[in-house]
Amino acid sequence: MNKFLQEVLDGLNAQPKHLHSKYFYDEIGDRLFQQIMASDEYYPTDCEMEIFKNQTAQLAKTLKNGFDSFDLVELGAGDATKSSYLLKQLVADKVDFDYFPIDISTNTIKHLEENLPKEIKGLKVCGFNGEYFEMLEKTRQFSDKRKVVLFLGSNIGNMPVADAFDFAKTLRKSLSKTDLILVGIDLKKHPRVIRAAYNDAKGYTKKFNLNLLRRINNELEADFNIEDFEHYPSYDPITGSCKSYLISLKKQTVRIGEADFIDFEENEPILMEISQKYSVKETDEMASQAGFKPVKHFFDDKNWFLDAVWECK
Ligand code: AVJ
Repeated sequence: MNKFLQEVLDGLNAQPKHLHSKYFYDEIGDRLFQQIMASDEYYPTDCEMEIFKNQTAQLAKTLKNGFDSFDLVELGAGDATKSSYLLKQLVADKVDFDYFPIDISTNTIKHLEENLPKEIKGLKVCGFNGEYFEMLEKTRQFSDKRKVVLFLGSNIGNMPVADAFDFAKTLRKSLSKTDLILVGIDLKKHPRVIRAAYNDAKGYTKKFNLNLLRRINNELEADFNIEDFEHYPSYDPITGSCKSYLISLKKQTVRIGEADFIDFEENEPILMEISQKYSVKETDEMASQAGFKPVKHFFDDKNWFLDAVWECK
């Protein structure tokens, strides 16, 4: 059985029902995420972009940390718009480094390898297509230089807190003493701002969530009636947990593939995504518990987003 089908069935047979947000990103999902990022309400991308645009030289110096050469590894590189500011700066500073983007999407890697060296003269790009930790291991076999790892965009927020702490620990174990990481984290702020970012007025976020049901219909031959589910965003300002649900509007049974049937009660939720928000203190604690030392905080002007630099202890 394919992994997508297996994970969908496991999630929908679990209590509470849930689906994995990594499956949001098919072609239509990619496009909807672009529209979310361009919406007035969704601030994280703009905030982190501002940090990379306005504090490039400081970022470059901090990541270099006095070493002459290194490999710059990016987990989940995407279109690398933010990191390209840093790449340009490092090339202009004549730093001896190569760029190793890691991404789950083959297309993304192909695109970066083709286009980035044209855009940034003198940049060497070597992409790795696959899961983060497996590919990080590959970059080590490929080159034994010091590693500087970027994990941007608050992608760490897609994990529940306990999983994020475990992720940081695993990351630390796969790094060496002089390595360094830069992690982008969305911060706790006025709950109104966060709620709006995950409930934009044009409805892109709503479509983004419902698109996964459409994808399951298409790829797994299911019969979800999209109109019978409603997007419900929530944010808890105490825990910082920002969650998106789809609510079943009636008692119904959905077929998936040939032989699987999922029963929904009226008002039963499917947990679709978590976008965890942290305080600065909480991120420092995450670093310390994982065996890192938080050495520098880069903020945007509003202090809404944090790019934290963690050394290995
Ligand atoms: C790409 C995971 C950082 O959680 O803010 C945007 C995805 N979901 N709007 C986030 C997302 C709804 C985004 N990340």
